[in-house]
Amino acid sequence: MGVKGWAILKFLMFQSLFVSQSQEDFDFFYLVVQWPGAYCDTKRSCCYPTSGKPEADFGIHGLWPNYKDGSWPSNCDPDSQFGRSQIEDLLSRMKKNWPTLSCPSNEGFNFWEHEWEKHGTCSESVMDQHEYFENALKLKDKANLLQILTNSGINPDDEFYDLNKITNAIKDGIGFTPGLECNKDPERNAQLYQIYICVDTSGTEFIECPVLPRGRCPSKLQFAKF
Ligand code: U2P
Repeated sequence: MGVKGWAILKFLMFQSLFVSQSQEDFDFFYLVVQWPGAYCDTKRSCCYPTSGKPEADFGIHGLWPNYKDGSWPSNCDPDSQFGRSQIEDLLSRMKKNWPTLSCPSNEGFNFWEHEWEKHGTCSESVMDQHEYFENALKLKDKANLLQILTNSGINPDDEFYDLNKITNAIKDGIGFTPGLECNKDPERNAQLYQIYICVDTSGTEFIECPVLPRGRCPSKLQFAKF
């Protein structure tokens, strides 16, 4: 091989090194939001955050990297610890849109730390910690799910709604089919608990889900008051 050939080979080797480092190691994200009324009805108890009762709106549960086969990576980088200082500028939006409901009552940092360590660290090839939380907040705003549902006459009023009606309202609103997850309240009523929306590997655009979660929803489900 001549000098030119070596130069080309070296260039290609360098490039492939770079590409393999920046490639994502997951296929898509789920943006998962939860209905606080269902969380509080179905978990043995819920506790409002120290800042008070959250708004009657969907709250973020997490932004979860996933594989097309339905499995997912978790806890990918024990060396990347959650840093409060990294999301200082997002705090008011975090408290409003990503409220904790677990007991005992707390500010939310435990919840956010858990989501970062379990899921966020698996998307570090694409976004840093600040971007991870900010992307989730932006996606939640963009989806505007409660508005979509109420515009279609689906309100959190303890009434029962058709699974298909809820799914289609969201599909019409954001352009993509969501996954719905139900839980049972103490009277065994199935309630709308979580909504899954699929997001591309950049963490910014909604996409059609490569695989939908198994959500255990019957054909009629309750949209609980909160
Ligand atoms: O479903 C129970 C918990 O498993 C985790 N989960 C579920 C589906 C999925 O696609 N990815 C995933 O991580 C969630 O764990 P958490 O983030 O709450 O610890 C989910 O709550």
